[in-house]
Amino acid sequence: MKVGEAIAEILKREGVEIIFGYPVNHVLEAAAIAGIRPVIVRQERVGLHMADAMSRVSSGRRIGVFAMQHGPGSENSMGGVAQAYSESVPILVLPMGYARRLAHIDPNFNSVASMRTFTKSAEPITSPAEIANIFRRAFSRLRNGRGGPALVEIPVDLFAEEIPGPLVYEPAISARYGPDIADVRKAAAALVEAKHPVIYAGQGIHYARAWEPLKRLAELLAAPVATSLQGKSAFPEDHPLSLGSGGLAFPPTIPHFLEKADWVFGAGCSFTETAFGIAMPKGKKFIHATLDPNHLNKDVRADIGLIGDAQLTLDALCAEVERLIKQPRASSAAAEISAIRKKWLDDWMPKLTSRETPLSPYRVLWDLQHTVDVANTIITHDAGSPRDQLAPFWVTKEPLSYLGWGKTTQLGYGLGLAMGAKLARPEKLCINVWGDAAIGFTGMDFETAVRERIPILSILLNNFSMAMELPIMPVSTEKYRSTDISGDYAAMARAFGGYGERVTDPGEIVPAIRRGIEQTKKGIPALLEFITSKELTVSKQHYGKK
Ligand SMILES: Cc1ncc(C[n+]2csc(CCOP(=O)(O)OP(=O)(O)O)c2C)c(N)n1
Ligand SMILES: [Mg+2]
Repeated sequence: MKVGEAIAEILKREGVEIIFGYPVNHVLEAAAIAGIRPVIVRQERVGLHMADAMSRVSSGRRIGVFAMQHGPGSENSMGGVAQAYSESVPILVLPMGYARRLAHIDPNFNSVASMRTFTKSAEPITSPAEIANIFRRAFSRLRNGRGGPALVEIPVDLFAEEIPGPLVYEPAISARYGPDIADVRKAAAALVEAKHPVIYAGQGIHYARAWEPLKRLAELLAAPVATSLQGKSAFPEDHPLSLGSGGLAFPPTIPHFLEKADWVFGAGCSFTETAFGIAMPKGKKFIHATLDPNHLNKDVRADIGLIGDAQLTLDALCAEVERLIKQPRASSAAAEISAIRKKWLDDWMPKLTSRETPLSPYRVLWDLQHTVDVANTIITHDAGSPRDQLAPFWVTKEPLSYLGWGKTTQLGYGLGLAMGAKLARPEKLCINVWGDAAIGFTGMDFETAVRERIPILSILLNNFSMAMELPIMPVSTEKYRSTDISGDYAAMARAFGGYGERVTDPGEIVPAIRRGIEQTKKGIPALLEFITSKELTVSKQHYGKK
């Protein structure tokens, strides 16, 4: 058996059905021969984003795989690998490498050396005899602990070599670990005694599939639940105890409850300090449940640490809380949440239902939410204002129905996420919401959606501007029009063979969305280009201000 064939066989045994890639990489051909579908993109970053979504929507059970050429392919992939690293997404990255005799000679790009700082592991194949060991290590890292990309570089001269003897390979096991029961007891006692506990849930809930015990704990304690952007949809946002999700923009329920909290319980989160996450207020007590001990005391000092899988942790915590209280608590939280939400939505209603032209992006997204079947939709934002216009107002009902991100925020990430999600969950309506800056980065890959028959719904908010930069670049804008951008993107979608429609009239928003959905049902990706205002208002209140 040749090296390429052995790798394809290993991928098959690991349950891989689709391999994302861009040639030349001989694994792609070997995979096709073995019955694994190669999905070829127009640039490497997007393929990594698709692999990323495959892992995300399956809670890491179906690992996304991306293969690319040595040199230019690997060089061009770095953004996608770095994005997955910052978001802790387990993906297998398979760059081809220069022939072994050239791999360490300047200026040849060496993926292992170059990407080591933003991968969970990076290892070259050194000899055909080691293939099974190397892939066992990579898949073990992908299936255990906090996620991140695992990279295996395959020197091009190795493909022609035979592996010695038959391939011996069993899929890598996944083993869970849980917290010390003494700490669980301390945490349960603190939460039961707390006057105003708040739960802050991150994406660890998604990977551990701990949605049910999270809900059970919240209901036992009658404690409100906020999520990070990555954790969005880990707790049903139509639940009376939901505070919504927090990124750069957030509903006022989140600062309100965090400010008056005495104990904050972070579940499956890193508490990473970022402009695209909720800042934790000072002077609170923290319980930090996280899979990664390196996250403990990283940005927030923990009073109690629970290290381990979120499901094991929450199950243990629920059992302890149930021992301490005989029946679920009552609290005024739900009534308070409902009152704050009502006032917030009343204040925002003029924008959410605006009849102005150019269209309000808030109106477009509000109409979108009320036209699609939210429970059967997987939606993601993009970097820029569309993220902040979508995330606070979109009310998720089902786990993993929102792919949230923002530890780093590369424009153009959302398209590949929606496409990968659609391949993984074809029965769902998969949507990406982006602006005209984001489409400039990855828009060409709408052609991939058409060619590879991935019928996503793409919602483009085109204001012919990087509006977010207007306050930052007033002189450049005034003197040189530096923040202006342009394009007829509906025409671009049609030119690629997809469905494209430009919408300017508020009355046409809903009918256009319906037409777009119809097209996706026929297998045709649809891009709806809404001509919007240069909106700069964001739902965001600073702590201390009322
Ligand atoms: C790769 C990359 N480069 C730069 C940025 C910084 N950035 C964030 S949003 C943005 C402009 C956003 O414009 P658009 O998406 O059109 O949204 P608008 O503010 O116009 O509504 C820029 C330049 C980024 N997030 N990613
Ligand atoms: Mg714009």
